Amino acid sequence: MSTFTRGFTGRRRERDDRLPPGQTKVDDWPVLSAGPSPRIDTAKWEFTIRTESDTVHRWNWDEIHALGVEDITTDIHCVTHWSKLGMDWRGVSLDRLFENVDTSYDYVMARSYGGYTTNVPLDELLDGQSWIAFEADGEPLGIEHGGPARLLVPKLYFWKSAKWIRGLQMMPDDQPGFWEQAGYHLHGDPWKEERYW
Ligand SMILES: Nc1nc2c(c(=O)[nH]1)N[C@H]1C(S)=C(S)[C@@H](COP(=O)(O)O)O[C@H]1N2
Ligand SMILES: [Mo]
Repeated sequence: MSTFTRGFTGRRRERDDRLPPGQTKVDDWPVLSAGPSPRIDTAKWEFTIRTESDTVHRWNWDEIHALGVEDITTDIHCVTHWSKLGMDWRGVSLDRLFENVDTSYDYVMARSYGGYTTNVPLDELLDGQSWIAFEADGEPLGIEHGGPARLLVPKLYFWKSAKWIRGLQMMPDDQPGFWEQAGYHLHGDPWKEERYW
């Protein structure tokens, strides 16, 4: 009888080691937006980086693409416990955007069209760790997923990947963004389960 019982309760599928603690794999792609999706025409779209000297670096749609679009395969992890594994993305590395940016500030506030904000340390955006993404899984980003362009910071929980990205503002210290002010963790590493604080 005990072996029979074990057949039902003891059999567990092997856990995918790409899944951080407390996460479950999904095959669909849930939409999580705090408000309505802003509609931004790529002809009017621009991306800016603002530094302490009030210098504003600006790229329009064509200029940012001209920096070089890369293919990225990565997993994403939402704080609400779903993960989507092995997604294919296309975007421009933040390394390219920061090439001629002179700053001594260590923190970034990402700002979106529509008003969303989220904070990230600069050293976690550079060295191939983040992108301005335009495509996912072979399609231009749908408006509900942040199209025409979103920040992609796959090593942190997905709320850090600001949809409808408009620019980055350099900050001297770590200030909370939209969800961080509401109790989400300032940093948000899924491998350390930095969900709330
Ligand atoms: N501008 C903006 N970016 C955002 C959000 C948002 O509400 N507005 N939600 C965040 C959260 S909590 C998550 S989990 C992901 C969801 O992205 P998705 O809808 O493409 O899955 O976007 C993040 N980026
Ligand atoms: Mo989220």
